[in-house]
Amino acid sequence: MTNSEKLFERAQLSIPGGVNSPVRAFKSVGGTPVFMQRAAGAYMYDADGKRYIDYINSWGPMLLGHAYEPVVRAIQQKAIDSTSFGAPTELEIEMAELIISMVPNVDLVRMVSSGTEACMSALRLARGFTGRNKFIKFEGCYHGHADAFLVKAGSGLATFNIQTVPGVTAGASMDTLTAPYNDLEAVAQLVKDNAGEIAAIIIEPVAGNMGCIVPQPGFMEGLRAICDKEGILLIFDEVMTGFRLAAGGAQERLGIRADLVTYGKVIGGGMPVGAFGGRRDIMERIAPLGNVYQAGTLSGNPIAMIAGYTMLKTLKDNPAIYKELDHKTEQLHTGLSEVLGSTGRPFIINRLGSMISVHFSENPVNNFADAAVADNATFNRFFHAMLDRGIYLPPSAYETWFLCNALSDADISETIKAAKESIESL
Ligand code: KE4
Repeated sequence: MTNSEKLFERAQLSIPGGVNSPVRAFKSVGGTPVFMQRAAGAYMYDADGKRYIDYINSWGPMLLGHAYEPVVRAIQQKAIDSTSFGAPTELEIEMAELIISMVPNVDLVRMVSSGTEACMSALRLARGFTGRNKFIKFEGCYHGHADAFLVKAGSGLATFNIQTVPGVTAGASMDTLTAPYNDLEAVAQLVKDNAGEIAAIIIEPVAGNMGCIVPQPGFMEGLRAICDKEGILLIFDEVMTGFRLAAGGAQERLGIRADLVTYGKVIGGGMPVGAFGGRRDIMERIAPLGNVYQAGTLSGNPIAMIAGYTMLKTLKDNPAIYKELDHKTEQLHTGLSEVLGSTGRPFIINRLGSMISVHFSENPVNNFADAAVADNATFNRFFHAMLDRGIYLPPSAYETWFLCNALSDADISETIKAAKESIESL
């Protein structure tokens, strides 16, 4: 038995499914999840000492690679002065000012401890601000595990084909309306059928929880126009795209302004951090200024703040990082396109910036339904063939791959070589 197998057996005695988040369990791809021991740069090392080139990067946060020295040093230094106060600190102001200086349309920002909290709070705020209850989300998008969002959601729910979640009451989900991604007509119909009742449209501006799904031309612009016309708030869930697609995230990359934006992942540099922010007139409704209550014991925690601040400051001061990251992803895209076609098996690669995914489908993948009918059994076999060759992909066809800027040309060439061998071995 490998050490991962031994650890997985032991983990299941004390943790549900042996993992603290379902997507890590390899449940859809099969096999034993790899227990990691350490990581540095673009590599992770498992409990048996095997090295992997990492294309998950903690599901997004490790944009600069693992154990990024300035972040590690900042955490070590800050921890000496206590790990939490539960009182306001100057560092929280510096973090808020830095975020506001980097992203468009955010006048005020509130820190929380996860993307789930950020999206949950943004939805409550939109409902409180508009006085309306309903909201629109898109099939296959995932906005964390707050009850109202667990309707036709992506990520682990798609991976495990969980259609309805026990414990999510009708009351909690009755105001959740859904439409296919990239389907503006379906949105317009929902808005017509629920006139005056919709508080918000929340969307992953580039979707990453059904594989990477790119907005079609005109889709985001259409959502913005509908929201402007109907007094609906447009919420960009940028937990994945924020500070990854550009310093200003998808708002900058796509040139679309949102009314509220949520963040997570990169914003914490690997520590538990989320945030939501937006127009002043909306954010001022958040307690203690307004009555839309939202709180968190460890929100703005100094260790999380210094990690996130160091990460974001590095990105702000080195904008070339985004060009480098895009270039690396383009190299990977080109290489995969060349080798995956070698066996005549149909495949599609979706990409925007450093978000990329492979779908074994002969048709375009522009929404969840397209992703669901792809040959995901082949993806699962491809996943293991790549894992055997030391390439660590997300263990599901319903996840986007995340690149880090520590990847070298050699790493990318090794990945492409492994992909060629893998596809030929299926
Ligand atoms: P967290 O609560 O996991 O920090 O963030 C929830 C969330 C919100 N919005 C988007 C667009 C997200 O992608 C996520 C979380 N993403 C998943 C990966 N698909 C996290 C991995 C996991 O669940 O373990």
